[in-house]
Amino acid sequence: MPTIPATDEISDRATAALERCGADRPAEITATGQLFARTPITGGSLLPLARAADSDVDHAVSAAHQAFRSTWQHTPAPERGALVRRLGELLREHKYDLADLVTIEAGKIRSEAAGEVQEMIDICDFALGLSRQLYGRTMASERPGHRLMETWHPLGVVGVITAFNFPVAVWAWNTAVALVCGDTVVWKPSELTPLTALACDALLSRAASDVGAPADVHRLVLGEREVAERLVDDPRVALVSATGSVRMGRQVGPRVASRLGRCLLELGGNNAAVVTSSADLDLAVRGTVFAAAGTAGQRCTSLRRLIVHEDVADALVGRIVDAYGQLRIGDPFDEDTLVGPLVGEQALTAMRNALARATADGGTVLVGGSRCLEKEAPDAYYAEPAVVRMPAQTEIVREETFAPILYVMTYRTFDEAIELHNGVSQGLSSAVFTRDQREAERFLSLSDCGIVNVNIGTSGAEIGGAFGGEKDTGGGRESGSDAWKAYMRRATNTVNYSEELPLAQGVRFL
Ligand code: UN1
Repeated sequence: MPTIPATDEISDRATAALERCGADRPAEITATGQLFARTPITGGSLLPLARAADSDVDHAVSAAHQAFRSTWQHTPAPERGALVRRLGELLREHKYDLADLVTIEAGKIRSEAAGEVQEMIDICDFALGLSRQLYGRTMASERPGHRLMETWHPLGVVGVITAFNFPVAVWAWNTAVALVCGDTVVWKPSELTPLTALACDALLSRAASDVGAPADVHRLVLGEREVAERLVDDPRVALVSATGSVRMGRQVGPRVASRLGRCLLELGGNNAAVVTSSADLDLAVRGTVFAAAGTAGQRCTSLRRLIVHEDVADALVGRIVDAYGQLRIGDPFDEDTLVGPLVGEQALTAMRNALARATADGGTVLVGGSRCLEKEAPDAYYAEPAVVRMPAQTEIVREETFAPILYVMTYRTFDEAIELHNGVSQGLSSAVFTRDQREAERFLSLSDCGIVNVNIGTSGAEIGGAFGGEKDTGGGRESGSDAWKAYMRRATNTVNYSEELPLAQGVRFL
């Protein structure tokens, strides 16, 4: 019988991890507390915290703005890189402390929590290299004795709003890159993961003090929606980088646009994999099960739709259902567990409602879908990942339900597969499993997502590429490649080193 640890035990573990990260006594941890850190492992409360008041948010933005103007934007980029190098060292040292906090607050299994911290370390390495590679281009001028070039400059304060499901990696993608770009950061983490945020903030403060960077290059503000709104509306916040639901993005986008600020949105996905008749089914099974059931289906890259060629559908689905039968659900700290808890009751309700709608649409639940461990953890929400065979891509399939439900549909021609694939409003991640190069190439160009994979699942992207998606996913790109450009302002420069003043386009004047 799987056991679930007691809340007190988890609380002690959280306190010890915070202490090791140097975040044991920040002002946010109070005796009275208006916010409570919680754990989805038991559903219990951990530590009392203070919510940022409007004036705290204003103060945090002022401090970050001042640090930007007076120091950070003028600090040479390679020197700014030294800060993320130190952060990367501290993250290596505290990898398992942070992973503990991620498991405690997001419910991720050990290996995925450690993987998330590794993603932070990786982006620090990337950003360190980037600090010497903020390249601009030179262009041929049409005028003699003239040079045309573009240069990149720090932007200002970046407001980073993150979601519960990647409580540390997404912060690190934004923060490590923003810092080397010369920006300062104000972070509003999910209200569900304040302790991981306190630990990250403490490690970054230590890194700043170790390398002599201003303490206010980074400020943390804890709270709910009102805190985020204050950041969104503050004209001193040059870029708002927000991760969350499409609904949230539809509110943030227009508000930032109305003050002509910049926005980087990374919103919901409804990711699909196409499995063709030539696919290596071993790969398809493993890729599918990790992407659909891993992280209890709570990644924005989680696989939600499987579009399978009718010739291989029964064989593939049979193997996936068998694999689901092996998934151990329970305490995410237990090394044998593969599926931890859902983040809360709402997620279970959403899962149940989606399954009911799918069945009403003619779908058949092949495996999973029930709540489990209710006796052992009555205030927590564990659920068996579900696979549902659907006769068609109905409305519920086109919605993103942030829970482990995999809808399976079949197709006959590749064109049909692409049509089903692109027939949703979201456009984050996609995959094809095939051994046919023509199918692979066609998928690479026809999938309308920001991430398009061949023979691997939809989740688990590396930091080196740009991360984000199209359509309702919001269009933003974070992390690797040239995503840094969103965190800087570009200047086009024309330098005249001649003794004449020729005008462009052959214009004559005076
Ligand atoms: C997210 O779920 O918001 O590609 C981010 C992945 C991870 C990041 C997911 N590297 O699944």
